[in-house]
Amino acid sequence: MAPSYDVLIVGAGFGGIHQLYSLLQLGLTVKVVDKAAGLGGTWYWNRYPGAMSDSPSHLYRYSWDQDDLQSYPWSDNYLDAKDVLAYLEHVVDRHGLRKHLQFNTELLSAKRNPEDYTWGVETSQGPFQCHYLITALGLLSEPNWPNIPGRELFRGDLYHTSRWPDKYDFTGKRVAVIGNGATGIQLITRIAPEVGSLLCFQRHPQYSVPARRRTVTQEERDQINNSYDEIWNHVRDSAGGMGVTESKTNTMSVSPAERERVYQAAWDEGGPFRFCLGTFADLYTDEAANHSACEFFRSKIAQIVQDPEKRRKLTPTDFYARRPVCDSGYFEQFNRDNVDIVDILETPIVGFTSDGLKTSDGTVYMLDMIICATGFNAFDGPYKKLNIVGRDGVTLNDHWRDGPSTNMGMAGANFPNLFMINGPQAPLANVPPAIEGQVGFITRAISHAEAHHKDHSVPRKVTIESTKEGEDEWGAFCNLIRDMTLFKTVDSYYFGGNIEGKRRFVYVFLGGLNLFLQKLKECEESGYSSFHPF
Ligand code: NA7
Repeated sequence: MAPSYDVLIVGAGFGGIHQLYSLLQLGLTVKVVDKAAGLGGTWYWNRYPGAMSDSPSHLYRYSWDQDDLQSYPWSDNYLDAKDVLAYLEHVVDRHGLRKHLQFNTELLSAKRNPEDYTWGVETSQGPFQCHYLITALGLLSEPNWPNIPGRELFRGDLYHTSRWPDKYDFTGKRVAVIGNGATGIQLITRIAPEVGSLLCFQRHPQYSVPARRRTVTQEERDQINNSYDEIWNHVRDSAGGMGVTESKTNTMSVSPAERERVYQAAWDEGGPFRFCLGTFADLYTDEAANHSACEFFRSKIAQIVQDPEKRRKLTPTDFYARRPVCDSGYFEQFNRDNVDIVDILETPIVGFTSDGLKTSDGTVYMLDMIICATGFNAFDGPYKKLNIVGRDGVTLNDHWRDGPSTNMGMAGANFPNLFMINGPQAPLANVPPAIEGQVGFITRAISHAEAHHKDHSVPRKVTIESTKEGEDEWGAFCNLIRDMTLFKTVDSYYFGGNIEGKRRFVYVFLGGLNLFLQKLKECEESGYSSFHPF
């Protein structure tokens, strides 16, 4: 007999751990499985040099353990990957959750059994049975390997940043990094001084602000500790959930000199969200506003990068509308003689050779190590290879043939008692508070469903399932918001534009954390009107 639980959670990152904790409070039996050899999700996998969260440290944690918020130590305004991992390990031990976790166990398939209202789940370690299945697979967990021919030819080291090896050695080596998103920027900045030479293969240049990482003083920490309730309320009432005072001023309502002052203040203070949310209210909705921010960035790049050719390649010309990024001296690295940049929109990579990479102009770059910082097949990527069979034999892949539509990023029609944490069309915001909103909703929905069926007959005929209308309405809302913003003007993982051949779709809710939480509340207050009656 397969081990049976009320709830099986797949994924032991921020989402899975919080969901486990919350459901245990309801008295349910819960198991968490993860394909990794340890907990942490994103922070288990992303161990590349320089890996750092760019959310403020005091907000990159759970809000529900108030004693722990007061006492858990952290030193800087940002957390390194290992700090986040240590925090999650600490939470798991502090709340006695470890016995519910099972590692090296990869979800393969899940099939809904209509007879007994359960999910039959197949994993790499054998079957499970559960009443509710919750996937917390991570929104950025499926690595995107660039589609470059001849990978097998390359005799040097080839890595993806999210599959980082335990042992590596850059010393004196000729290294290439492909990709310059949040990850590439961190990696390039960290390794440039260590490697022999560094070639950065860039598809689109970035608008990046200084992170301004620094130690947080005891006085600042005391201030945070004394106002945590207020801080979390502010987070939940904001679009980004980043602790930034979000501007309500439109860019063109102030003089050019005032605009410059506001941008400079954000540049000096540091952090991507301070800049994109704290300067002006309409950076992502007004072309002239966005253009003025771009001009400011371009002037900074011009001041920093000395070599005119490198500077030209590093200077973006499109809208400031990708995932906002920050750095700890990224542009400065290109003033080193051992660091250069290849614009692969001008000269695309045509293939691997045994010794490196070849571009379309015939140049062969001789390399010892190639690092792909090429991001992820975001949101629906990890679901694509799973066989999830819901009501009437409908598979999730069939259901998502025209794009992964969901009800608020958490549920789908035809998939009773299946919830996703940070599934497609979940909100783009600081991840821990966004996850808390979703976990709270899922926990209360399950509690509501369970309470509705007080007879403890076997099988327990308890189901909760999104309506098709609920899913369609959320999709339309996601589209509406996309159409109101400039995000749609650039190819990014928000719309599947980072991956050749991926369906263009609105993969993320761009309306902000506050609006997302309001929608969850409305759904609950309506008695779950976008879900089938219990
Ligand atoms: P991102 O933000 O998706 O960035 C990936 C980078 O890799 C980006 O510069 C891409 O260029 C580039 N890329 C992707 N595919 C290719 C191919 N095939 N060839 C060349 N270059 C490519 O992922 P990150 O890992 O940096 O960041 C993920 C999240 O981590 C981020 O959102 C934060 O939450 C932290 P493009 O710009 O698409 O042209």
